[in-house]
Amino acid sequence: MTDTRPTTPVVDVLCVGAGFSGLYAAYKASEQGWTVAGFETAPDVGGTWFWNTYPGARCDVESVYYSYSFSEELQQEWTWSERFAPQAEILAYINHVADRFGLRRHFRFNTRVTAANWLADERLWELTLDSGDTCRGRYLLAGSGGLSTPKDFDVPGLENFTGLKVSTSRWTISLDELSGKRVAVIGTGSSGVQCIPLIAGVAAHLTVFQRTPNYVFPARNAPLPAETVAEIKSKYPAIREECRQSPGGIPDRPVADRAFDVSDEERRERYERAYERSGFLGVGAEFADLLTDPEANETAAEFVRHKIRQIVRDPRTAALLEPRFHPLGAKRSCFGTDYYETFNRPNVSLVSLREEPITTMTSGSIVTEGGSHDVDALVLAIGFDAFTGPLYALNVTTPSGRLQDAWRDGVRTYLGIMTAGFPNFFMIGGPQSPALASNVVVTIEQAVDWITDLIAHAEEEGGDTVEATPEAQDDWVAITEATVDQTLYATTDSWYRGSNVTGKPATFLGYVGGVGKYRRMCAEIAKRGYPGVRIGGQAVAPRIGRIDEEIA
Ligand code: FAD
Ligand code: N01
Repeated sequence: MTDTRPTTPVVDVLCVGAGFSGLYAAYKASEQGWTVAGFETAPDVGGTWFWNTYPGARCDVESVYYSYSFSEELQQEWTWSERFAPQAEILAYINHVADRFGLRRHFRFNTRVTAANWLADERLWELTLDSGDTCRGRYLLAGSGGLSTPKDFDVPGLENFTGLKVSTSRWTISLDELSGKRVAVIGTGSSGVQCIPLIAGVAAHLTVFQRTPNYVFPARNAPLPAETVAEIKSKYPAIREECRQSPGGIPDRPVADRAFDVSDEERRERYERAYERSGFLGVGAEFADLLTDPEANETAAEFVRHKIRQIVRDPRTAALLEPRFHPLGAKRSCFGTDYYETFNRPNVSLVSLREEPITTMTSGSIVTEGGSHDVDALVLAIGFDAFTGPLYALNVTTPSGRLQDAWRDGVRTYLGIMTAGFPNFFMIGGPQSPALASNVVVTIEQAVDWITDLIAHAEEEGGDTVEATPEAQDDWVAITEATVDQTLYATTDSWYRGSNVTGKPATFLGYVGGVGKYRRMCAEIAKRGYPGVRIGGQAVAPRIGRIDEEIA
């Protein structure tokens, strides 16, 4: 790609973020011979795995799948130590990738992008950095993450608390600093579930503040036997292809029968085996209708509640832990180690915020409608302003307006990758892509490959702008909504729908038809010459229609 216009210096590709997305984007772009300028707020690479260093942080998609597939050499030389690698190992892996492929040189670290402006006359993006510097480029790739903007604590009184305060998503202390203290953890999603047992192990007393009990499965993490690793490595290309064509980005375990096709006894036995297996193909995936039929789902939900009653000795605590407010799997299930067992410890107590909401905090206590809880340290595990949080912080603006204005009534994208009115702007693992409900690395690699193919195609065509048509965007939004409306995800409040953040418009933030089907649709769109994309102002066709009904 040669830039012949007078405004210099200009890079081909601007890239935000140095996590899995930004690093792979930088790799692919430089492989194409394009110049890259990347920016990362953190002092180093890693993204999620740089920031989320709380005790117990680890992946819950098996590491042998939750890793890059683009280099056979890389996947042969790296050996994962555990089924679900801890944060430090994943961060070491990402550092290894950055070093091995020389990717650090593309990034400026400790540098936040504060604004992205489309200069329509010059057909360039101009980034403003927190240093005040600017940088221009032809294409802007946002690898800013789906879960990278911590959610604000939306209860008054936090500012009164003068004890130790830390959030899981910006962990800054050692576990030892909680030793012997009265600790509170607010939040029982995946982050809370992972750190609670470890904090309980050192705290004088731990009080867990739970608003919505979730379904927590034993992760069954374990060291990876050398023979398993060898076997996977011997078949890695085939395994990766299976992941790419699967629903969730992990090797599938297809089931066709429904929960009520079998006897009560057989159903229970199958749930038991699935509970032992754990992982995303565990209990929640044991029958084909668990995410579509509430009554079928209830059989699995009740199985989990029964487990909780068996594990947790105090009946009142067990009852509070039983998930009853949403179907199993309709918000992200959690995987923990000794999570329910932790509530049998004498130094752990549970407060249900549904029974006694927090009213305020004082310098040393959390005050609920039920009373006051004295604590020395407060851990917030309250989640993220998912997808739109990091994108809006970029202040992506064209002469027609800002991204947050275009999406005021809800997110609207084409394939979760582009959005009409924002030329040459691409999101990696964006809202309405499969990132929400998949092995995200699979989604990231697919998105970056598709984006770089599209840019290369546009270059060949001689078009210097690439933009989604509003019609194709309408089609994609219709597809994502029709897909989710067939499932129980549609009925449940969580970060999946933006309902965890006050005032955020409710849009389901993912495509849940599966990474395999999504990949096939994207490939078909490319094969047809990119309908729905204006290249240099021209589109082969403005719409994609219900392409999901054409593609198996
Ligand atoms: P991120 O890793 O979030 O990286 C984005 C980067 O962009 C960040 O470093 C951020 O600092 C930077 N950035 C953002 N805005 C700006 C800006 N304005 N200027 C400069 N830099 C900016 N997914 C799975 O599939 N399996 C798992 O097991 C799994 N476990 C997870 C565990 C935790 C604790 C969390 C929080 C998420 C987990 N995820 C998991 C999702 C995870 O976020 C993705 O798998 C993946 O790491 C996303 O990579 P990314 O590069 O797209 O985004
Ligand atoms: O965040 P969450 P998370 N007062 O939004 C509660 C990935 N991840 O960081 O459910 C009191 O899931 C909130 O209650 P409620 C994974 O994709 C993966 O834990 O809204 N409580 C909930 O209990 C995951 O889904 C891993 O009623 C408040 C909790 O805080 C995503 O990241 C590990 C509150 C937030 O749960 C987010 O997980 C970690 C308030 N004001 C993260 N506000 C793995 O295991 C919120 N809550 C791989």
